[in-house]
Amino acid sequence: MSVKDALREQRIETPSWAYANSGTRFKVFAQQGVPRTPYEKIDDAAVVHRLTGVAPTVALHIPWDKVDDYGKLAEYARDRGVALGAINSNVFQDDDYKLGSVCHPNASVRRKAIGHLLECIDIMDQTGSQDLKLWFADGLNYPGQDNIRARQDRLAEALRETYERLGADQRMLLEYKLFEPAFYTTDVPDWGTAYAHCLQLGEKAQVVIDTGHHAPGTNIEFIVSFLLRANKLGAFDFNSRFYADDDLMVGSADPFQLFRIMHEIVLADALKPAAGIAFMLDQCHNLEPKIPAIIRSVLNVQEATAKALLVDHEALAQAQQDGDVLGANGALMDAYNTDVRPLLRELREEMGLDPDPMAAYRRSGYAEQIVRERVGGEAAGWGA
Ligand SMILES: [Mn+2]
Repeated sequence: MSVKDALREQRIETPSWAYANSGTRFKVFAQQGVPRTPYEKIDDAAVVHRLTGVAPTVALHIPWDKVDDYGKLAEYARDRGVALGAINSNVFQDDDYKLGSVCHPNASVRRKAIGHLLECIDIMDQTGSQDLKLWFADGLNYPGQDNIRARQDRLAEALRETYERLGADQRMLLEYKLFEPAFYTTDVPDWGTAYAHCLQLGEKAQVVIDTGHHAPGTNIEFIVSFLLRANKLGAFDFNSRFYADDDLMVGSADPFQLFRIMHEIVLADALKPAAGIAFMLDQCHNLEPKIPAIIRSVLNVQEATAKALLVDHEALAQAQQDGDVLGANGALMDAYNTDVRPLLRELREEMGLDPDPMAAYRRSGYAEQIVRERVGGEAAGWGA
């Protein structure tokens, strides 16, 4: 397949919460024109897809995107040229979850949390979503606060019950995170823990790699490669970080890391939608305007992917076989140092798109339109 064909097939999922207000724990700086409802979040996601051509699905977050009729929401999305993607569960924003959700020492709190996860699968049945994304804020702040091993037992039990409820075409994606909000230990802190639980559950359980959820210096492409080999990589939550879970625009701080990740994906022939890896963004735009920030993020993923597709695999394999360390490294760097922007402009023109989606968005007047129209109220999310 040609580089352009592979790029044309690429699918990047945008997150509903990235269109809404968000901030740090110090302050949410509200922006004008943000969505007031899940429907308006879909309107914004549809604009991103219309301009980039590669973002046809939008992930929902329950309860932030709770509506009375999910079938209607799915139809609304379809009418605008997009579809509903992964359902993200939320068992971290209720007073009951102070000491954890599915790992909580009290069985009635665990029951409530599991009930929410099952409800998310009911929603998937209505939206046609295939993926249930699980992230647990569960963990401990102090040594001795709870029994670490018992919490693993409770986690396994909750995951098992949720897994059993999945339909034939549905899967469960388990996300890990090193720390925060728990700072002593987290119940799913790393890919190894997520992998072990998914392995026990079965083939419908796979790991999500959130690029912001690692210790500094972690070699993420190693994790990508390992999980791909084990058929346990289900999805990415792309974002960028400097220090912790910064949730900044993917590829903004370390585009080379994103290239190295996409290189492993291309090597494994896992870019095509049929490979079943969901390439999702998980970001918040606290200072910058949201829609163009998401467009920029999509373009950053495209650029890294294009560079990864340009790697001369024959030369690389030969250099590796010959023990030619500099030659092998050079094959990667040649691709990384290629300016792929002209190729992507050409591709977009062939796809009937504006070659410069950022400029097209500015010209569209959509930013001004939503400021005018969206008066009063704000959709649920990080900032509300
Ligand atoms: Mn995430």
